[in-house]
Amino acid sequence: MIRTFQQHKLRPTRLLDGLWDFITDAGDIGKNEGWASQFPSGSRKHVVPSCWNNELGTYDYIGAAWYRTYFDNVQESHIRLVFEGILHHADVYVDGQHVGDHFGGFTPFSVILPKLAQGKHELVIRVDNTVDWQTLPTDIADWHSYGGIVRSVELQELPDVYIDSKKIDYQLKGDTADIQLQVELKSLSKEDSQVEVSAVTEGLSLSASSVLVAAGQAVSLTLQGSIEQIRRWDIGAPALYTFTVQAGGDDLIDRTGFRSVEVQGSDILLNGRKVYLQGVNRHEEHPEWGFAFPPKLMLKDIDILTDMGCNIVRGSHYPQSQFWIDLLDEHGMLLWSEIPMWGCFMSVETLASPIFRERGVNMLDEMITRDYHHPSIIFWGAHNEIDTRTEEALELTKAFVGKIRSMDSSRLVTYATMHPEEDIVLSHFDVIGINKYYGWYEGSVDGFSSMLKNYYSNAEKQGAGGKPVIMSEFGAAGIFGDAGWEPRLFSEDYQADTVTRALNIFRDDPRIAGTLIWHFADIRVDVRSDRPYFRDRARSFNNKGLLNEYRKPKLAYRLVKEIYRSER
Ligand code: ADA
Repeated sequence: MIRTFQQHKLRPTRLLDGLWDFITDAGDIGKNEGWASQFPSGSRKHVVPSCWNNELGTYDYIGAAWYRTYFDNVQESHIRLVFEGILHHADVYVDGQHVGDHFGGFTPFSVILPKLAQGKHELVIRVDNTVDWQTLPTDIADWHSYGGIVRSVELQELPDVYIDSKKIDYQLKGDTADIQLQVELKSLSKEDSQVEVSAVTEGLSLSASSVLVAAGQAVSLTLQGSIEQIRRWDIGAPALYTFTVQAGGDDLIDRTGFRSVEVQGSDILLNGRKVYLQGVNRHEEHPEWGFAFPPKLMLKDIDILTDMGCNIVRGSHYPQSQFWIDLLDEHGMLLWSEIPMWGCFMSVETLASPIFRERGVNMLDEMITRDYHHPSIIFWGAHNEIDTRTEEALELTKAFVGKIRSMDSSRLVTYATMHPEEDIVLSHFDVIGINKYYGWYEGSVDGFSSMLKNYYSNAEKQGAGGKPVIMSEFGAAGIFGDAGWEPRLFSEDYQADTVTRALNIFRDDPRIAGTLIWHFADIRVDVRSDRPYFRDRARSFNNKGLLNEYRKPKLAYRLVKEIYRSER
């Protein structure tokens, strides 16, 4: 299941999810040949989607693995295979031919197989979850480097002229929305085609008759119109509009919601009204499913967030699944979405690496393209905890922020700094996120007050004084069930005390526009005997969750809920 709604009613689609053959690659399986015979008969099966790091025998496996399935083509047709998420490198082979590859586990890609013959076809994917100093995330990340086909694989049958993409832009004037709908058509035919194009949503019907699509070419067209008396999308008031685009015999259905987002001084305005953001950071991870997080649990996570009194969640630290973002749209919950930058505080060489930068820019492109229409997303996060005191960080920031702004001017651009007092990239952003752990890594919780004072004076110096600030990470570890008479480190009491005292400091500061607690639920972390990192991650988990990994509430959850649900 990819979305909460059907994206095509005319285009035939089917999921290839299910049991696939699976083998790990100890390095002896050639990249381009020899692999097919390597699947022993009766070879091990894995469920797609899933992560191999949740299964016996491959629990800690980092490296390459091969997946195989078969699909039938009832008649010769153009086939498009859509891969929603493969961690991290994927090479796709159909009937022994290499037909595509992709880097980046949290955004989709697709391959098109024009005029694929009728009959049974073999689909093999080489998946590699190896990470290094130039991957996103890098090999030092505070989460487990899961591998696998973690999101659905869909097969689509395309007509000769198909809808490749659409983009809905709008300007709001009172309760009227002026719409520009850009549609990109592509031809897989050897002949020119004429197609009728239409688009329909509540209160609007647009069309273009007889669009010429030359053989094998692409055509882009824009349909325009206005919708009057729109219902605005808002926190807790999720008015959504479904747009159905039809071109010849093909269709593409998507949703959006109309709302404005802007900054006024140190306030964030949604639909012209000041909002105070209250939320948590959330990994899309579970001990049983890894990053192949099941839809049923997503719904439960939304219920928990709502119960806690959150109006925003940060998708730490990667583009989360479309199903999840659809649910946020449907529940009127805001989202900060970002790409998987983790571990870059260690080395400025990484920040300066051209491959790293190119990968980051591609991921931003894929994230924004995929998620452009979700009204819940108000922030694009450019990066997390890089060394923003350096020129390398400044250059990377210019490239990333430039990319984001070139694709989307309807949202705010933010990031999370761990060096607020010395940061030199502040002026490039609309909103500043600060990650600080007073009460855990650094002294007592009272340290937040002097840090904020120093940040404000640095921001003035950098020409960024007065920008909205979000406390994007703060927290403490609390092992579920560990309580005592004294607020001991790692106890639920200590965690609850730290988080609530921090929240009270932030809520008293009028320049702070919101808080995102680190974090929603405990997550699995790589704690390895040969490496120095994450030695304080008891149980090999990041235990700063307000809930444990099975979504059982800790004391901090109950106290945060009281605060988040009270008047500020
Ligand atoms: C960082 C980071 C998080 C997490 C946290 C922690 O701020 O962004 O992913 O690792 O610290 O628990 O230390």
